[in-house]
Amino acid sequence: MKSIFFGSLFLLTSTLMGGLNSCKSYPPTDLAQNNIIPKPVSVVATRGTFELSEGAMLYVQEGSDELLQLGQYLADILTPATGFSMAVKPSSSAPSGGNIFLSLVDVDNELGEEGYELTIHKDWVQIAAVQPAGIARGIQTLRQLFPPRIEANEPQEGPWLLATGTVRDFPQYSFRGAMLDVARHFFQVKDVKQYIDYLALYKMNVLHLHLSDDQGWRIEIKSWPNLTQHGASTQVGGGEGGFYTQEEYQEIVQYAQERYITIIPEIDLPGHTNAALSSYPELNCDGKATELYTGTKVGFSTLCTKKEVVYEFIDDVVRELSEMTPGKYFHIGGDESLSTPLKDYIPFVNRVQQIVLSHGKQVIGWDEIAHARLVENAVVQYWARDKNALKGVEQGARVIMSPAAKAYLDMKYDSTTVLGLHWAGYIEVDAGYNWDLASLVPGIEQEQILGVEAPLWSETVTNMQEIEYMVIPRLLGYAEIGWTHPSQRSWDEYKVRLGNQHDRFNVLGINYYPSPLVPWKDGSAAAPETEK
Ligand code: TNX
Repeated sequence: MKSIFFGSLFLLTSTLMGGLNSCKSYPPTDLAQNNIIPKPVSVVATRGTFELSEGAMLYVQEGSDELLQLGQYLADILTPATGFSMAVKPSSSAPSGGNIFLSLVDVDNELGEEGYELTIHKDWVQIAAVQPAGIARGIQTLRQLFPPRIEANEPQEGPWLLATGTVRDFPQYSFRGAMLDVARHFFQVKDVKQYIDYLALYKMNVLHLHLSDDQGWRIEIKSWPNLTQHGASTQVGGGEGGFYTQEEYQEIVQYAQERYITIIPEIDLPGHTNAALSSYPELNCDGKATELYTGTKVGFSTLCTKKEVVYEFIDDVVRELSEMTPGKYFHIGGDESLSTPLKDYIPFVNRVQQIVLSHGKQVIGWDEIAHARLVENAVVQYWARDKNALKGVEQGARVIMSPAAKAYLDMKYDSTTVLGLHWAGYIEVDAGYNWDLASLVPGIEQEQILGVEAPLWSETVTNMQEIEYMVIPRLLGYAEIGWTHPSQRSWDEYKVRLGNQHDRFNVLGINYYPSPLVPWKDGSAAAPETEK
């Protein structure tokens, strides 16, 4: 009854609205007219409308704690703006009557680990997946289909309508990430959580934390307390710096885990280590502690690769950090070790890889580590040199694509951008989007590519507003590059979907870069006039 009643009401309102203005999308009846980023594999519209109303329940298939948690995650997204008190309940079957149902299916080879099928019927909504991670991605699609004011923190006017149909979707690449450099400038736990929320919204699944560099050591290591007592006490420009206690790090890990995002910790070795060298004199070849450093030069520091204590130090750090990290990777840095002769660098990297393996983790390193003898399952992160990445591939390693000239979130958009650097060029929003992982480096094919990562180095970036300005909207492009098949992508079509994020960014309060290349569309995030 309810849906018939609403159906005729829609007809009436749309006829009225047709006379008043030409807004074709209200009430929504065409699921194909969506602005989902990253673009899904397939969308089939069934030309009806679903309404989420007060009293709707969030049912999850019984027997899974993970689904219960995901149900609560979805409820927490929908509750503040709708004002509905959505209860999350286990259920053995799909309930209709205006409810949402999250369920797992036994087999669907195509969907894989992160795929999902979202079906919006007139009187209920279902997200089905093989794994909970797929449900987590489907939740973001459902979220994006609601009007932007769904992102508000206080109750907004309804109605909360969705066009009916099915979104069937799965990613091209299993690794879709971003990096945050918390060493050059330190960012509080709440900022890291905010960053994680942006990744989650666009179905990214990795956050790589650059936890140590010349200017600061940002993670508590209980067996080497001076790393943070001394080595965390400053940052670029001489500010007060900071670090994460082990509890805080675990809080970040858990927050990410609840969003099906893997944290990859990086301890950059053997260069980029001045903060450690300043905290413990014995890590230096001359046995003397260095001064703390607050500038932005690179390549001047190195651990003393010949000293045994250096490997004891690394073993302790990798052990403590690995114990707190459920993800399978440990990033050993390895970039720009300009003060470490290659004849010392190679045996050093060989030995550090063994340490990582001994603590049960898989090695990732910047592309320079391919000079060493890579261990099984090592991953090379391409940022600068084709030759290094190819060397890695020849040794059987897989590659994460982070080409500085395309994917560095700290590169300026153009010559007028105040923040950022431009040593790798300017990266306007179109240039950040218009490339493909498998055709970037001749000789590196899709099978050898794990995925994409966009790093944000923080020499010039000091707070969340500045992070947002450099990251949004380019991040959405990298999310789509990792998720969507290249044959389904084009800048001309993407920029329209991106322009339609205008209201969502505003409701979320994001200080994004309003690129002149994007047709930003102010659709007014408020409820349509005729409904008031
Ligand atoms: C190069 S990329 C670096 C970083 C800097 C960055 C600035 C890489 C592996 N190393 O140390 O922060 O450039 O864009």
